Amino acid sequence: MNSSPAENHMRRALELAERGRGHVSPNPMVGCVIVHDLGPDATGRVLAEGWHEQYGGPHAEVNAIRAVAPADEALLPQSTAYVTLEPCSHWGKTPPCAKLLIERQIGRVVCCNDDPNPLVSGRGFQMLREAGIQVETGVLAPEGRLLNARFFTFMEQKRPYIILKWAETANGFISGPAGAPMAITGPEANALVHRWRAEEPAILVGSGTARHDNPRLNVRLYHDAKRLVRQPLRIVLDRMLTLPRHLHLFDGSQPTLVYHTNTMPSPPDGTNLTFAPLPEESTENTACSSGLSIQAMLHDLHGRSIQSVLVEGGNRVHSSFLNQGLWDEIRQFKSTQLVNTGTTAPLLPNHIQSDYSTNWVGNDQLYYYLSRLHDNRPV
Ligand code: AOF
Ligand code: ZN
Repeated sequence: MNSSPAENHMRRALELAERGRGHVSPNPMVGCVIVHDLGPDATGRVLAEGWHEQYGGPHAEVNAIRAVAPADEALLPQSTAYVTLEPCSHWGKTPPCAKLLIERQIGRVVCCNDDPNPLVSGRGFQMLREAGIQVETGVLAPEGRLLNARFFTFMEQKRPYIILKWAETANGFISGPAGAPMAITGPEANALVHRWRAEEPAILVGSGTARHDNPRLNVRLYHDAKRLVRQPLRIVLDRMLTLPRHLHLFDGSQPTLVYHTNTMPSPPDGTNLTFAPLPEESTENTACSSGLSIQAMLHDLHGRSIQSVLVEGGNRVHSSFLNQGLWDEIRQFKSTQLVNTGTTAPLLPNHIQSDYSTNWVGNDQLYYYLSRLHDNRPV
């Protein structure tokens, strides 16, 4: 595939943006590369790079501008800023990036995508154009949208991006008799799951999983040598508030949100513990659902600025999301072992199982993992 120089610089900017994964939500991941590529004396030299490193911290453009060597500052009017997202126009936690680019007299700005944030949404480009700066958008637009699928889903659909994750046997069972835990994967999968937990701001389980597996829902098996990992918000669906308080989930070690449909006054919020009531689910088929309104929950999570959720089960919770089509990505561990537990039906009918991006996990060839997006594209 032939790529233009602009696309190559943008690919680099996307790569830089990726470094913010797990650290910038609910902000988007953004990268910026400044290249001296305008006018007759252009060298095509990269003057500086930057990315949005930390939520609340400086944006990508600010970090890139700061990284320009003093001797190169005079070259900015003959340079292009390749930014993965439209520069912001608002005073948020930081001043507007469009204003900074105008002040530093950048010659041109090229982006992948317009910023869907209503505070920005076209105004960043407008500010730049009004200042006489050339603007181009749509370069590697699909790659930009994929990188920030969480941010775009959150802004456009007003709900978090949903990742369903489970492990199943070769014939599709995810738990033992009566929901008892069953070993399907091994230590390599556990380590991978902990990395995924560090990448999303929230993890959700149903009451069955909370009771049977007693999970801690924190990041223990993944470490980043350079930075402290973020611990996710724990979310548990406990419709009737019957879960015992000795479970790890209630140990107060990290923020935990308990959704319920109990009309009785809920217990007082405790240290790191929040109770939030939701309406009952209005479907006929509550036997295989979580029993509370997933739509209402996603609306509530949007209000709490939770940009994405890793759903870790179990069967009823996954079925609720699947039946309503409320999911964006599936990450499915599949073992080569046939185990018929006889009590729960396979989670997914065979026709929506596919062979996208099959990755063997570990050396013993006992299980692999599949991932795909809702529209059947591999991730
Ligand atoms: C950019 N460059 O690197 C990022 C942008 O609260 P603030 O000030 O951090 O602003 C957050 C909003 O800014 C976020 O919702 C998105 O619209 C934009 N993010 N914009 O120009 C960046 N991270
Ligand atoms: Zn900005």
